[in-house]
Amino acid sequence: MKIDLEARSQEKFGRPLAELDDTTICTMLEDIVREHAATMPLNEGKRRLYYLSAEFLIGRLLTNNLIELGVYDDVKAQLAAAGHDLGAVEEREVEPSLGNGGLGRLAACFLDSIATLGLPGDGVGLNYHYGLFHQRFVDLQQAAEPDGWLDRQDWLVKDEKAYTVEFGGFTVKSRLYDIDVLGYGRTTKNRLRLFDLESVDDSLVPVNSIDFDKGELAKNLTLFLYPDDSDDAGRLLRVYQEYFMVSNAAQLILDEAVERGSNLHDLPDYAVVQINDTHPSMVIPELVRLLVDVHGFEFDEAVSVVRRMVAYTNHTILAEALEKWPLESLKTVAPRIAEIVVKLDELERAENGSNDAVAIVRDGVVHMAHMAIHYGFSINGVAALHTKILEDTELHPFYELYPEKFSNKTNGITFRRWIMDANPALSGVLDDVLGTDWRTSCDLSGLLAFKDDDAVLARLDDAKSEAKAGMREFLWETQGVRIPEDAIIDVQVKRIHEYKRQQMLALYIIWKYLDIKNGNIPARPLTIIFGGKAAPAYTIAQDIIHLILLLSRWIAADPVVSPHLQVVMIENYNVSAAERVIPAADISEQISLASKEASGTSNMKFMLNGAVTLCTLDGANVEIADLVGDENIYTFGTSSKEVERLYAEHAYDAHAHYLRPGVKLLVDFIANPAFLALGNAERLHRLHDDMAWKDWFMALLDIEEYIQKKEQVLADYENRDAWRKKSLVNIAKAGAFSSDRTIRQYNEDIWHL
Ligand code: B1N
Repeated sequence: MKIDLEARSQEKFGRPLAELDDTTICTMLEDIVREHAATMPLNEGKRRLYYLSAEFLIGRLLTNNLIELGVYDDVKAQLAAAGHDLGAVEEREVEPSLGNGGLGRLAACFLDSIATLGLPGDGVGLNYHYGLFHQRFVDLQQAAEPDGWLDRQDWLVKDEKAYTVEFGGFTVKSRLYDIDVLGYGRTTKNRLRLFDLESVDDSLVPVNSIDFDKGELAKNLTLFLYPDDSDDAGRLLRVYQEYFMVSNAAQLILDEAVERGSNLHDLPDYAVVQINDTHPSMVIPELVRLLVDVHGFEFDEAVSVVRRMVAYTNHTILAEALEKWPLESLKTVAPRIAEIVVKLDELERAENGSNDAVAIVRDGVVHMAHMAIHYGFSINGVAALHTKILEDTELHPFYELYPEKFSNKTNGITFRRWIMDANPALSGVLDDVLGTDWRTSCDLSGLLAFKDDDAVLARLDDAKSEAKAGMREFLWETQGVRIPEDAIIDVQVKRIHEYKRQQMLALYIIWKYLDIKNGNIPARPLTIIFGGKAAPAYTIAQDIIHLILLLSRWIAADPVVSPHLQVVMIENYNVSAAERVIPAADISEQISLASKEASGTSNMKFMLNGAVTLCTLDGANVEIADLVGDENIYTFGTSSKEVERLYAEHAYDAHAHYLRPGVKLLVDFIANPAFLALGNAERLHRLHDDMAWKDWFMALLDIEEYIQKKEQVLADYENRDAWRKKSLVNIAKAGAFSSDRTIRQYNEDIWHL
């Protein structure tokens, strides 16, 4: 592809490029990319993948697309010649936030890899008018504001496809919008296909949830994304959204299969459906419904077709996140689907001897995961440990029934966004040292040969400094925070959740604060950076944010401690912020209670960018530790086996742990009189009491070992040579976590495209 920005500027605006402002240039570049993408043919193949997901956290697309098309450097140079900075132009793009966290971001990385590998496969989801709320900090607390991205976006293209979806009591017309998904160095493409209502009433602007009555529902189904992560909101509107999504998806799948020559009896030869957690699991009864009611199939044949084409990914073992809908709700939302679900339950009971433990409908409640396992041909977890827990514990009765359906697909991240785009300095060093093959192979293992090469280690170090400078500028410009140049950058960015244990890092901060007060002055400044949103309905998570913001202010105001310790909470942490902060990190905090974080994916992004991981043996951390070896990672904490035992036997006594002298001091600091006066007493008391009496995710169990390990990390950082080697080994081993690898595995074991 050739781009002539000067000519385009003259043609479009009758003015030289030099005179355009950044916003105009941004829109112009988006138009150029979109117009070019429109001319690219689709990836073809008999069987097509449909990746169904309620979330696609794609982030900004301009830079990514310029990189995929191989024109990034050229565009940058043309702009520079006209006195413009591509970085500043990129900042003008509206960020689509159509996801909550890791699950949605994983779907976006997967689309990138599917396109890059040239596989025929599209994402299918919803075109939310309001993405995940915009987070602001007001009075040291999270405030949530609506994210109306749609009127300013520039990527969606209206598709000619439109369907009818019937709900109990009303019918709606849908409309499909597409975003082209380009692969790296490819001339063919895929699409992200987002369904919307034909017309939506935007006069309502929700942030969290609104109790729509029926009349409003028909106009507002796609108005907003539920702001819940690893949690089942249990709200009726969500069931409506889910059914709207899958009914459209199923109609699209059948349509396209027929267009490509299917007689529908051979549908599995034409389509495979991957459902991203259970949110799209109603696609199973919906496909059955269409085959029976519209296409005249016998029920049994319809079921047998669907059984050969749907695969399910589980992303969590948290009980509160496993979707269970009252059968009555399904009857209200989609009566025919409720009927089919009951028939699927009866059929399963007939086949498996009516075992309540694996039943789809039990006591009037529909277990969506159970339906997906019985009627899908594949179920996978997202990291080795997670899959093992599913097989041995959480889904054991299913594993006994269908061991052949289970497999592991350890998550991955796209290198296009998470190093080429986010970390040009490091990418440049890798090009010089390894040649540019790594950009397509994602194999960085050649770096290991330079483990003792001072020049290479120094260049990696320079790249880290450059990334740190970029992050400092970002935080200064966006929130007026100044970070010392020589500070160690210690980062925990992810949704705020008790199981992820941001509260444990907060306790470390308290410990460190007191330690410095006691005269133990650290060798160099430590900057601890948090980022993440809390579901508006999740009170304790909001309390944790409050504590972090309070600690940040308290420490900044302390003349003795502030030169040595700084706490920063990034406002509105999103994909763009992640691209700035992850490359700059020295220490990657992955401290979830073992067994609870299914995989994690920021752990992989940090590793790829040369941070050293401080972690529990949870999720994909286990695999990172295996790869890099003991001397290149810091692990601590109670094992997942022991954690499972403590839960099973109700053997964890939070209060006993609280009463240990070293621990009580830290927890009580949360509710010290100065804090209560400066902050929100209700929040602080609640958080204090929760930790002292409940501590459901056992932060107090691991806190002492965590403090010890962290002090060791900080001491080891001072051995600069040894640390640089650790960093190099982490980068060199990160190839295992390319999402290209993950997608190849899905394709070889499940999709067979
Ligand atoms: O999915 C990620 C994993 O890397 C994370 O460990 C895992 O926590 C995350 C309900 C979820 N699991 N479940 C959700 C999201 C939204 C929602 O409404 C549940 N997110 C995860 C990718 O595998």
